[in-house]
Amino acid sequence: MIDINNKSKIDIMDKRVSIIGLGKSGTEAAKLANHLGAKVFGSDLKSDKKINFNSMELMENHIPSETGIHTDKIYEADLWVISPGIPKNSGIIQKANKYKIPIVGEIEFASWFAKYPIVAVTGSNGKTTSTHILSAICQTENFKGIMGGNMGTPFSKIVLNDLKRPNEKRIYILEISSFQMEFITHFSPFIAVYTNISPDHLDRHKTMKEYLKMKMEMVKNLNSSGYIVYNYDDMTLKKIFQNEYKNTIPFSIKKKNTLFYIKDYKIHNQDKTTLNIDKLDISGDHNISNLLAAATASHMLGVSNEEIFKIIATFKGVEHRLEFVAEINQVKFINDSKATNIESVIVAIKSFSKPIILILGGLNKGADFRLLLPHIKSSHVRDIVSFGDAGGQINTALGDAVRSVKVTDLSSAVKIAHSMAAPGDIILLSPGCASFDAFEDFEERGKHFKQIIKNLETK
Ligand code: UMA
Ligand code: ADP
Repeated sequence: MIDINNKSKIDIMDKRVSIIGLGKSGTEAAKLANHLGAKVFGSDLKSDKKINFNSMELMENHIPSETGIHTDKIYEADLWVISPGIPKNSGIIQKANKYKIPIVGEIEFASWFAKYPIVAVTGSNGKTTSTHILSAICQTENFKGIMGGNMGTPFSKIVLNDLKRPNEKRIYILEISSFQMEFITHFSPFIAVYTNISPDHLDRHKTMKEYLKMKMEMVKNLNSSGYIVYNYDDMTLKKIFQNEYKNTIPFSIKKKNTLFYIKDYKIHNQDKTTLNIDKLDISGDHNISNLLAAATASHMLGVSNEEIFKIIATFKGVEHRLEFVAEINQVKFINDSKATNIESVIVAIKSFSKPIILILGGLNKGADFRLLLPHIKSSHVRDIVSFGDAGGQINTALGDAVRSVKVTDLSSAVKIAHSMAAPGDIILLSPGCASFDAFEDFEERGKHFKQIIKNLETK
């Protein structure tokens, strides 16, 4: 077995490493382990087109694997690297524990071989947006930021590329999910960013306490030179970081004595230069909060305020997050497919001052849709169209608040919303659910939404 407790002594050369799960993370972790001389074996319970393709790719790299089954060969190992999609209470993990096989997550594994500083961004919402802003800011003469993690590019892939072609200016900007923190031993970012905390992924973590515990794993190894950049406006984060941790740097859209602060509808910095908020390309208080998170973290890295403002001023937002799609007969269509929890739906409906036809639905991740009720009543939501697996639950929870229609799929939802719309209305897909009941991921759902609208435009 590999002794994973002493980081400086970890050596995987000639060791048997089982890679559990052959999605994106597993495939890239397998390649990294192979490059470092381990005897790698990959295994995935599924055997669909994507997994078989990944298994073939491993074969081309002379890495053996199995799909559609976990045989006992996975237990003939000195180390397991597991994918974020595999929960820690699953049967195979319990069995591996019995055999005393050390288990690490893909992020932890990659971090063992990462030679440059890490900025890790977590939170319930705003991770991807903040990560993108940070990455855009960290393209300077001194910093070559690269994004990875939960936003889609596995950390292992980036680390392997850098082992092959080192870049001394590299900064890793990682979006980190609670799933990725379930098996952390040494992972230690230089800067940890927390955007906000609200209920999410309770189908997997079961309780808020456990969800929060996983989020806090990200800073359990923070060393004395590291920083925690956190949202002071978030009560949960404020309570935790004000009292229990050192080196904490707050950001806030309300507080005035922070590194960046808001006054008179402008973002101010400590150099006394300002940026007009109404000139920015992204809107909503939540996005200002994301900008402040990224600005604060990049300031702590040493990027100048001038460079920070230059990038923020031109940041255009990220696809599938309150993305304007088209205007047909004075009805605006907005794609917020990435809104997969209740809090993100709340910020979406607060962002508009025109009547909204809200499309909600997909696969419920354990959310209580009744939490939306007060926000729907106080916002401009006029109609709700629900679809997919959670359509019935949504209709039961919200059906009495506003006019509601339940349909089977997204295509019918858009068509019916379109038929209900009047000039000036907004049709907003902000589903509040995961996409996996009908789509590969939220991106496929968002693209499908945009295609349906394109078809409407050409009619
Ligand atoms: N599996 C087994 N045995 C089991 C259980 C599962 O073999 O007992 C297999 C599954 O069949 C599957 C694999 O394990 O093929 C799990 O893979 P995965 O879901 O972890 O897939 P990856 O492609 O590696 O994607 C993961 C993240 N997925 C999840 O967290 C569920 C991706 O985040 C991330 O982009 C990617 O790593 C790269 O780092 C996705 C996500 O939905 C986008 N994240 C959640 C979110 O944003 O809300 C947290
Ligand atoms: P994440 O990566 O954490 O899921 P994204 O930046 O992808 O975050 O945004 C996901 C959803 O949450 C989108 O619908 C977006 O409009 C909304 N959102 C973005 N930033 C915030 C924030 N700071 N607070 C609440 N919701 C947000």
